[in-house]
Amino acid sequence: MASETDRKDLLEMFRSMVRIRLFEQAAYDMYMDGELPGFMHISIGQEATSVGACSALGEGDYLTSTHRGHGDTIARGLSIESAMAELMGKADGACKAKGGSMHVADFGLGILGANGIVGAGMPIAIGSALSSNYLDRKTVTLCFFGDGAMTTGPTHEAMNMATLWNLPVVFVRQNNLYAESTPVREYQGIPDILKWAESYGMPATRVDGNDVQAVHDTVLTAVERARSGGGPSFVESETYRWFGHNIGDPGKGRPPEEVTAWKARDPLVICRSVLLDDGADEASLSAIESEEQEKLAKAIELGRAAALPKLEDALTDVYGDQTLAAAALGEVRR
Ligand SMILES: Cc1ncc(C[n+]2csc(CCOP(=O)(O)OP(=O)(O)O)c2C)c(N)n1
Ligand SMILES: [Mg+2]
Repeated sequence: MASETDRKDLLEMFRSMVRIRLFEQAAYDMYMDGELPGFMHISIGQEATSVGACSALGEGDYLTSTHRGHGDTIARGLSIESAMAELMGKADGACKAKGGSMHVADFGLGILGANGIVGAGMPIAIGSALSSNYLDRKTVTLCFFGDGAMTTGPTHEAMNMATLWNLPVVFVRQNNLYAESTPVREYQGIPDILKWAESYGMPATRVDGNDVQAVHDTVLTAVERARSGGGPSFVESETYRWFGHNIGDPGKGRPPEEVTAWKARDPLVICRSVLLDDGADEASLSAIESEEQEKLAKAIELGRAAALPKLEDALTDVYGDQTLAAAALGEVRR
């Protein structure tokens, strides 16, 4: 590693990946114990893609994510208190319990939302990038989407418009090899995804999605290009989710040797060994892990102590025009 700044940055990325891993492990356990309501998709194994890409963004930039958005949103700065309270369905949650796991958002942080509709982040990213050009704000929108979302219609409309209007957007495909339980090779008509993206007139790069530094460097090049008026880019980040599609899916359809091979390429372990090779000491890395564990324990306690939302607040923040909310609430009560 080159400089002291690089080491500091990588330590921060390591911390962020640890934070996400611990958060999702806890969320999984709490869900299985019946403590968390709703539904969720765990992204353990994909932390380097979330963190490497988000760490290439600057203040004021935007992010769209997917149904598997815990890692992406925490990597962008969503606090674990806010994220955990949201999963618990508490009034202190990021969306006051109206978003939940699949629709968590924080506009103040530029997080335009995780999204339960596959491919729906793409057109939202286009709108955000268009506003940036229109208002001459020099902000960049990072659009995460899954491998499966690549074959949806909105993706193609979005990629076309991004090129047509030279929009400052970076498309990062989180290729975890499966859409639900269908392998990429069984649904993707054009095997070379880079050619597919290039055919929309944008540069396309493949990166090891479990190597946080490689993801960071690749996405940073694309972000800088977008910010300087160069238009959209496409990044294919190859990674893997350790769990099945959703929390009730054991993921047994995948070859066990494939799962084992990917677990052996744990992004946190890869980052840890780069740091150790570069002279970081074991104790400081363990300290980061304990600090994050403590912060998580506090976030869970805060969430448990937080209030449930009130019925009369059910429609606040739902409609821009509060008279519509009042009217709708009247309908509900009648
Ligand atoms: C428009 C739409 N079609 C289908 C679904 C059901 N669905 C939820 S996730 C998913 C697979 C998505 O795969 P991918 O984009 O690879 O993301 P991953 O789950 O692997 O992160 C599908 C088909 C949906 N939510 N939205
Ligand atoms: Mg997938």
